[in-house]
Amino acid sequence: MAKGTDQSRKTVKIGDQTAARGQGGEIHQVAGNGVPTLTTALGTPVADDQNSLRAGLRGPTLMEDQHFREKIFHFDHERIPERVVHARGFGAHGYFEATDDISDLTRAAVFEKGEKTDVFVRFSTVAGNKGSPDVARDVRGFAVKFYTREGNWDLVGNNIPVFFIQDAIKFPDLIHSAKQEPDRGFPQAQTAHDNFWDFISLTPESINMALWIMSDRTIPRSLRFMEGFGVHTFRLVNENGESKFVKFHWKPKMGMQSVVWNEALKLNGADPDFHRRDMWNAIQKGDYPEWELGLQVFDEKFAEEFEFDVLDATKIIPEEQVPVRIVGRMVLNRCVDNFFAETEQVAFQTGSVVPGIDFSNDPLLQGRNFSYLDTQLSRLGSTNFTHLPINAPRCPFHHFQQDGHMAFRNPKGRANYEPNSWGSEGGPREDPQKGFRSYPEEIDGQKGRYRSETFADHYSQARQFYHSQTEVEQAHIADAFVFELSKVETVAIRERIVSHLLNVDEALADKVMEGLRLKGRPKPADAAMKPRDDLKVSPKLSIVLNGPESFAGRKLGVLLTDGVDMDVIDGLKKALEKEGAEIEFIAPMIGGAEASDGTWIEAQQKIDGGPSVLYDAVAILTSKDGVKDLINMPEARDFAADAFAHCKYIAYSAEARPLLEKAGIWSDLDDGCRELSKRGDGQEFIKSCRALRFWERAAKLG
Ligand code: HDE
Repeated sequence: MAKGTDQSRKTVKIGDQTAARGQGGEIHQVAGNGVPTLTTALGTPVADDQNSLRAGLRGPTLMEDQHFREKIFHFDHERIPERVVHARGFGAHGYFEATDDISDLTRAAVFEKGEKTDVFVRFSTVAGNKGSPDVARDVRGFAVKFYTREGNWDLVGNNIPVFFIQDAIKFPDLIHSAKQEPDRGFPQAQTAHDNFWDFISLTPESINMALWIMSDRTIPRSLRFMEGFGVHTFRLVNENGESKFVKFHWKPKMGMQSVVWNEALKLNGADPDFHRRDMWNAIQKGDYPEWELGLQVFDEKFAEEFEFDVLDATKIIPEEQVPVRIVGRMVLNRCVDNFFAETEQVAFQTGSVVPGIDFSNDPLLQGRNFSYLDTQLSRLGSTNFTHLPINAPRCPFHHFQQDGHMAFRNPKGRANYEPNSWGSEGGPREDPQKGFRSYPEEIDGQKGRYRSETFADHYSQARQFYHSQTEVEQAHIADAFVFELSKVETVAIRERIVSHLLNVDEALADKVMEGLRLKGRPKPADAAMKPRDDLKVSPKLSIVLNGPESFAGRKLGVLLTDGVDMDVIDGLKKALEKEGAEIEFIAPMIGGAEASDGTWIEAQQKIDGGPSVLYDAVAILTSKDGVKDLINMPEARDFAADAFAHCKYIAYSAEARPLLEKAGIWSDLDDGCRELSKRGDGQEFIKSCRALRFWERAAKLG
């Protein structure tokens, strides 16, 4: 008998399952005992999934092997085109609950007080490819699909309330400039290159957004700690057909928080999946992220009087001018079952609105309404992408669209057109009462390719944004410009950006100029409109001023060694539990460490896999002997030095001193650092961590 056939395999028992041992001695499970039989895609049971069909023991593979060919054929076609932008995403399910009665503003069912609507949210970066790191400096997509009882509503937003351009016709140029340069195929997931800054420097309308992307908004600490915005002005329409304008805001319940740039650079190496891992872990352990949905509602009169055009997506309406009214909450409470079927295949469309919500004439939004429907065809390969479970509505739906690739929800009966004579058998009919009606806005004008003069002020809000930041945030913006422009090889492009910054804030421009060592101050860029000086600062634009009130949802990293004081560890654990925060232990070896009282502490990270950038605050707790090992480990010294440089709160045991000395921070320890010597000290330390960073240190660090 030929070797390698079923008969030649021996069966063995693994746990309570039967397994077969192949010729090479490898072990694989076989069906039975509740384990289903492997089949082909068409259901034929498979006898051998280890060996392809051969002519003879050492002969060629036979074409006849349908199972083999089907398996390889399917594998060869597993990839679909990644999104042209927002390729790297992470999705989760949850619900939206309307908490306020706004029937005077909108007839949308999703906003009926008490109504609970399923949602699917996909967060993303914009420029990077699917496999790029999570903490790239980039805008974050914040796309929400509401499965309402009157159809799907997609609010396809970002974590920044303004955009680079005013007209959708410039989008391909913007994105081409931001992504890898076409001849060389790099850089990946970063805007720090000539093409991007060339485009920005030649597109003054993008300068406000340029300030936003150079701020820490583009390096969030967690997807859970960032705001979301619908960006455009939309319309709400009530039962009587009356309409008001609206801007949508998502406010994270846990406050805002970002990392610092040097941390981001290191994080991308330490954990390229930092954001998705954080979201996955939070949901899996029941710490459900939550946002409030707020509306800025205003009428035509306000729109006319406002300093800027409400149809210009490069502008915000400051919250101090039109307060955000909270009308609901969104909770994400379920991870996907299958990344491809849900996160990858979800198709958002700005055009998907429901009765009670309507568009404005923002030329960016109008262009998006075309783009999102169009792009799904090339991405998902069929007009029937709405048949996929993640995209299908969860309310009843009936229409006469039919056939096409992969049509798997097909109507029954004779009627596939309308009007028809088949009465109640004749399929669905329009409903003038319940149906979607566009707001009958008066439109009059001459056909032409225009840019309204009301879109011409490109600098005033950039200045307002910059002036609304705390000192430390302003410094980060200047540093980010210097960093990015230092990667730009063409000096003229660096200069051009500085010439725009001179219209925003002279001190900022000078800082960037000095940081780049430009040979002289360029002239300010020609401005279509003189920048205004009279816009009030808007504290809501600062991240630091809108942080959390507690350390909840954050993580303390404890670097420890054998001989650590268990009392101190217990104190920290209790304090963190009370606060709703997490603790993670980092040890020289993954097996863990033995505390002074003999307790064994399991480590979650080995020191070189658990740098301090992964944590919001750190503790270094060691013993006299233990510290001797640590001082010889570069990664332990980095752990301490980085935590200090990133303005983190640091707790330490007295025995850790030699490490802190070797890391070069001992003599600089400040009020953000605290020695822990007994159980009760942990609580005070965790309280101080609520401020997230000891920013006072930043100025001293220079
Ligand atoms: Fe998008 N954008 N976009 N965009 N966008 C896409 O649609 C587009 C813009 C945003 O997680 C694409 O399905 C144009 C603003 C998010 O699946 C594409 C313009 C805002 C996502 C597209 C814009 C966004 C996308 C690519 C200028 C914030 C990811 C794949 C007029 C308000 C959605 C896809 C997801 C994705 C076009 C500008 C947010 C090509 C033409 C402004 C969150 O259709």
